[in-house]
Amino acid sequence: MRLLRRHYGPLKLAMVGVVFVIFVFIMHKDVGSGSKDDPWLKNIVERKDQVLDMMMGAVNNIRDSMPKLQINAPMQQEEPEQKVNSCLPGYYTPAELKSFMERPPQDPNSPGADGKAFKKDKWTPEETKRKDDGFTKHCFNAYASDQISLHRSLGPDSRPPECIEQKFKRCPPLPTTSVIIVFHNEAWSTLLRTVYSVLHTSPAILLKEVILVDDASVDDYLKEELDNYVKSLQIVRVVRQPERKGLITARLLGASVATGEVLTFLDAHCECFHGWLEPLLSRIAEDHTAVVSPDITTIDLNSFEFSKPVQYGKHHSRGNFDWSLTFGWEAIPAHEKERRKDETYPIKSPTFAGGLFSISKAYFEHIGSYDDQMEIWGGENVEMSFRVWQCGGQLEIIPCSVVGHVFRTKSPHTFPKGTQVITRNQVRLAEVWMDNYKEIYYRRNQQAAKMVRERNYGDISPRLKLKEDLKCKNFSWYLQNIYPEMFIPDLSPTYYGAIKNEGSQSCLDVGESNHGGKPLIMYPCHGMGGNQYFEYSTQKELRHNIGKQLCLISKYGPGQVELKECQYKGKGTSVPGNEEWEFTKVQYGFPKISNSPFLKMIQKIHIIKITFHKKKKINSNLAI
Ligand SMILES: [Mn+2]
Repeated sequence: MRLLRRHYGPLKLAMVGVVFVIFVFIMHKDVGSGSKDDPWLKNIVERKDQVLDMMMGAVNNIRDSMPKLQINAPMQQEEPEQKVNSCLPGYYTPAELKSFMERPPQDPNSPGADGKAFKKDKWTPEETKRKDDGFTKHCFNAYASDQISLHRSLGPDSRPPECIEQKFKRCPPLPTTSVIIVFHNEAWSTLLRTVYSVLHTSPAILLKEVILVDDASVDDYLKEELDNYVKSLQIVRVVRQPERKGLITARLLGASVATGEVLTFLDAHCECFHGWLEPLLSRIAEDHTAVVSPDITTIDLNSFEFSKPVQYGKHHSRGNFDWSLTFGWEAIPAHEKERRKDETYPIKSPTFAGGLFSISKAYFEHIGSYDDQMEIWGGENVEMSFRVWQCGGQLEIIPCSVVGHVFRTKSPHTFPKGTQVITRNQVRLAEVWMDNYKEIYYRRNQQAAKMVRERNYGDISPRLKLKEDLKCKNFSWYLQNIYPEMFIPDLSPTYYGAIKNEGSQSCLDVGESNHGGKPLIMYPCHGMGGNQYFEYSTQKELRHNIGKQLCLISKYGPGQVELKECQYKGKGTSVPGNEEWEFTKVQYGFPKISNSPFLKMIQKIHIIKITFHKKKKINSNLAI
């Protein structure tokens, strides 16, 4: 009815106008006549009543529609019925999904052609210097990137057949997107190759614009030269953040000027594979609460080789987090593998890397975009992950969408306010989204715990209000339903803190990047948690469980204790004897050997005092 009314609106208004003139004429006649017995007049009067009914109907009709048109017009544009009416049945044809810009013919023998590695045998001293400078500045081989075509193709489409053959329904139509790329002192060739890669692979009908957001770069080539260059690319524009404020604010700036229905965020050193965009947009067309990431593949930081997708048997990863609130990747669990019938199915992911993803612009705003008081970088992806799931959205990886990214081993950028901004961002997210579970994080990060004690993390009330307004679920729900595989350490462990050797005044330390297997070391106590954090669990294990759940284990024989993955993983598992530690309360000298079987087998016994942060300090010794 509403559709008909809208469609015939002008005609109806004209009819109403004509009827109104007739009505006025009849009224005039009616008032002017003395007798109602006149059959002609009677007829007229009857007709007048009919006309009056019609009139009232029409007036009501106008009354009904006029204010709506004035007040609710933008809302009505979003009504799905209109979309249903405006799209054709069937599937988009390849011609309809033609890319915005055709890739110029590529020389198959040029450096890095078809996604191959850049190779060079002979280097002049000058070239070597340029290469080294590139590494210093960008932490990747910018020299190699500079030699590779900005338009390089990535060879034939090597995705699984079901991805290549995937068709996209015209109804509801695929939404348009704005691609937002934030950069800070990016190399010219990687930035422009990212842009061209988008233009060469994105369907013209879907790509509304490419927005480059400059987070206060200092290089000259990224100023006027860039502005002038992108003018020829029509739909590419640069917006600038004059002061360095970081990724979060830069993205919000990009989003604020975007006009597409979907926001697609990319990093500034990416290359998009065949058909990367349609599967992302199609998933959002299907479910507007889906926040979707492509399958992110590696562009080698030395050779710029693009790791192409394989047709069969790819082992996918999904995003996770640990109790230091660091993002990580893990294999997808069996139940999620079973749910997916083929590669066109999305992978549900507890968290996302947050660098490359698409989200409906309306949903992005609805769900609270970003915490705009977070600074620079770090933690925003975990914050958004918890928020999206807890507030009713979906976080997914779409394997048919493949985008390459230059993964660096370290960041070339400085943190204007030091790395404590990351901790501050993490405290903000923990305070808002993690309920009591935030204590698990605070125990592992003393800098965070201090920030909380001093209430030194800014105002979070707008975020708490958002959480309430959106009626978001709690963290316990998230853990149970979205990430049931996550091991939840004791909410109140028996003891926790550092394990200190009273004699040497040093602390037991797992050393750098010890994910189990490496020997432990004694190191000056720093009191920051981190590598010196241990928990004496209610199961009597000694867990170093910031990232992985690692336990101190004794070999059943002479030698030092080791750090390995804990055998106890919750329901259905138990603590083996050599992971169970007896807590002996001996102050000095050698501890009493307990009856625990493994302790007897240790020949070298270190006397270690545990300094606990819980309640009061307990001067007790533990033998390891
Ligand atoms: Mn990056």
